[in-house]
Amino acid sequence: MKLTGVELREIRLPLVAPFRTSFGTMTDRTALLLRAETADAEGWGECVAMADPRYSSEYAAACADVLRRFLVPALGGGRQLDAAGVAPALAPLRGHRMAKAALETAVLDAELRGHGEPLARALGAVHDRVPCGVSVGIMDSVPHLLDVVAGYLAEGYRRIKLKIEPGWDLAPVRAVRERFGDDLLLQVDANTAYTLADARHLARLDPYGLLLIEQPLEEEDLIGHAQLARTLTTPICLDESITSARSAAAAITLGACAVVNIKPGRVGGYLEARRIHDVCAAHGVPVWCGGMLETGLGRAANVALAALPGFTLPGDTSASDRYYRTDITEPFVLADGHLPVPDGPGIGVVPLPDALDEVTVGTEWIAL
Ligand code: NPG
Repeated sequence: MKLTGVELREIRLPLVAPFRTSFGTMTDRTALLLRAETADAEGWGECVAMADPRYSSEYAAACADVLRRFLVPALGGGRQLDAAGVAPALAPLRGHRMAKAALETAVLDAELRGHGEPLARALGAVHDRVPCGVSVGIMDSVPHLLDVVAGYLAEGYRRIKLKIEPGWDLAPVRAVRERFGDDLLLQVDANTAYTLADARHLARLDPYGLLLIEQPLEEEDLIGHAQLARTLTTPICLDESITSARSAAAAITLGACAVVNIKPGRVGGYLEARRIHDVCAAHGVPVWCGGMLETGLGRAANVALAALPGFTLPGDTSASDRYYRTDITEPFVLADGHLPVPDGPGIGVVPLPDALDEVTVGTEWIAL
């Protein structure tokens, strides 16, 4: 397969409601979409980087820059390419995993479409639908939070994740447990908002029977997470800290986490995501699929990944209407708390041209 060029497209979609985390409030989603063209087929990839470098050092405009200057040209030169060769070809260019993931996904989608194979099958999926959780942002009051959680549970979501930060942790967890009972699958996500000095405070979450606490400390602080793990009974899950199969193995070996959130965009793509799944499975560590407010394009591929056997916890793979009034693909609709795994070739979905045009801010063609 020869890549003839890549179209970069910046889109902006309004969120149905503001989404507040410990690192900021989002009211819309800026994203970069890639369309890879080959002689036989085209393929799509969604870059998960945000508009600002608050969740991670990468951000959308920087991804566009590194793609146009370095990453896309590194796949040129008339070379024969397959998706498995993308990461090795890009390896001399350091970092930029979100940009690399989008490019690898677009090439992988084109390759799979070329021979009619669904991504789920190529990755080794074992389910045709996946149970879904939902991530609930920080709210202005506990009563408002309870209303929002009640709404999601009525829609059928199988697990609730509460965003927390200092000052918004014990009270919302206690209130949700009291209102919805001990059987509710409940977890929290701090997005690095705490320090080890908060260990005793975080231990006060232990009586609430949480599935896990996600990324309480700085992303580089594996040792701190290992120390914290020894003082909490709530299992620690890492997100931001896990950037590769190697870092996952290190975190597990150090005792820094008992659960891993796998986000393909954060780790350089679906092939590395599968390697992390394999490493975790070999260590008996459960994984779940994270979310970055993807459009239907990214969601389709995430749902395929979430259908692998080691994904034993519901992911942040919510339905399209949790995020957007109008998605750019056919919407993903929750049925009995699950989303269907796409079974068409490649990622199994394509953007709807009118919906895509509606949210497009700019496009650029990078020829090879
Ligand atoms: O359902 O896609 C979703 C959002 C899940 O909470 C969610 N994502 O830290 O995991 C996270 C968080 C996030 C959102 C991170 C946006 C970065 C940007």
